[in-house]
Amino acid sequence: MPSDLVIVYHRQPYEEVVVNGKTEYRENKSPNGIVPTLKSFFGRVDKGSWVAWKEAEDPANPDFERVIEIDDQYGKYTVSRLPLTAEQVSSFYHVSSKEAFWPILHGFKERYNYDPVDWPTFREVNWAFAEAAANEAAEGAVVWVHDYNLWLVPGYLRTLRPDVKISFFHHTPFPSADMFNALPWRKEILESLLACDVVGFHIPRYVNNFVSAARSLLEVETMKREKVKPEMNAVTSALSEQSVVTELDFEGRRIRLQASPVGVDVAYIETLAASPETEEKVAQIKAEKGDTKLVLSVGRTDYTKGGIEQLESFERLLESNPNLRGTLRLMHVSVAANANMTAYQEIQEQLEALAGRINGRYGTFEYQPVALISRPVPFTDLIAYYRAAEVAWITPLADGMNLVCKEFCAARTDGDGVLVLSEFAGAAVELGAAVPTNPFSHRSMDSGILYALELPEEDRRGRMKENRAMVAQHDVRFWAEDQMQAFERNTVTSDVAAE
Ligand code: GDG
Repeated sequence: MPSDLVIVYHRQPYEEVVVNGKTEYRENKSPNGIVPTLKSFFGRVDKGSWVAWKEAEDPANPDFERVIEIDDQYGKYTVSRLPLTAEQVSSFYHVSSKEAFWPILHGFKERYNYDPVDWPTFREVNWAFAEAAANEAAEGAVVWVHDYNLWLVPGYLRTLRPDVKISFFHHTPFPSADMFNALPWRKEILESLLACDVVGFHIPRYVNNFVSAARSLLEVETMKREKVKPEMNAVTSALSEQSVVTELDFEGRRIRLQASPVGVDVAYIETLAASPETEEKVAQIKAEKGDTKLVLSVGRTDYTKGGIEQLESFERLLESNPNLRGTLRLMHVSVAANANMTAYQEIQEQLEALAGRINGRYGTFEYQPVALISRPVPFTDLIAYYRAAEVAWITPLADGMNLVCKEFCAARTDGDGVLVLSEFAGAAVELGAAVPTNPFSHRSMDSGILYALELPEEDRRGRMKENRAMVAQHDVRFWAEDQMQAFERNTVTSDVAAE
């Protein structure tokens, strides 16, 4: 039976476990993240499908069933597993997406590596995703495609199935034309995205950047522009915009552009935060740290996350404030998602060298200033650290949204704790009550963390109250609803004149 809703996402929506030689499909151990929210939409349609890839030695003859039926608490849905060889995955995902697109999306032209990109393979894999989605979709179905590694899917899908409604969501930033056009495939990518009915981004800045790139190469016309709502326009952020384009015309078709910030599952995080196990873990951490203050930093090992710049700032802090030696600790959780990629290995080595140097310079037998954690911390423990820390120090150089800062606020049901947040994280446009910091400036990084450490309780609570309200308002369900409702919004009138 064809599906009314097809989600195209790189990861499979469950864990595959082999028990006594038989494959079982289990719900992800941690219901954290956007996958459960996406699956919850299957409960609203007669039939849903999920398209993801699965590695196969011989894609023409995979050693697994291509299409399987899942029946879980979210309802019945189909998962179509696209068989790809290890070489195809490496080429389209690890090389083209991570070495060429990722640096450009985040504004790092100097890290961009064009040479190893195999564009025909990128096209081939994207075509295969589009075909799989086309096979699953019912007449007039909604197909929701996720992220830049599937950039060409909308264009191919439009050719295969002119009847379906296509929505595409970018989880990364979208850069301005000056940066985006460094990609030689720029026109092909933009034409594909303009085949969508809805193109979604986290924040208005990325929408306007997309429009600037599209206008630089194609005859697109701005049909509507709206004033940005105050809750998406914190003046402390480097990413604020006053107005945002919400509708384009391209070759006679209307395309809705939508800024919907991804949020976290506040209800789930609050339940975890209230559990006796978490309380016990928090008490244990607090007893262990005694009077020392804990600054917490969590993120993937990636140059965009600003880990090096943060450790350097922490070193300067201890250097110029001898009173902080012995009384301040930094827990820096940095987990590698792509451990075998050279760029990430280099960052890991630099983080280790810096943490070692700081501990060597300022540590004693009893006191270690930096705890560098390279292995994933269980999510339940992470919640306990969020609750036990005095400060969350989240300082990416560029970040589409950043969910860690939102998880921190959601976990602080006690109303205390200070968030220091980079002006360059998408979340900064919403979290105007965070202490802003500019990771490109030593002075701003050093004064931001010092300011947070010295903030009186009343101010801490005032800021946290505001941030928590925003995180609750823009939770993960708000994001998904907002994206899905965009199909119906093409008739909204604007209060700022169209250009
Ligand atoms: C992309 C965009 C955008 C991290 N360490 C551990 C751990 N984590 C979890 C966090 C959080 C997630 O990983 C990281 O989310 P982010 O949003 O910070 O970053 P990306 O992975 O880069 O995600 C980003 C996002 O997509 C959504 O659209 O916000 O900008 O780059 O949930 O908790 N979880 C556990 N242990 C760890 O050690 N359990």
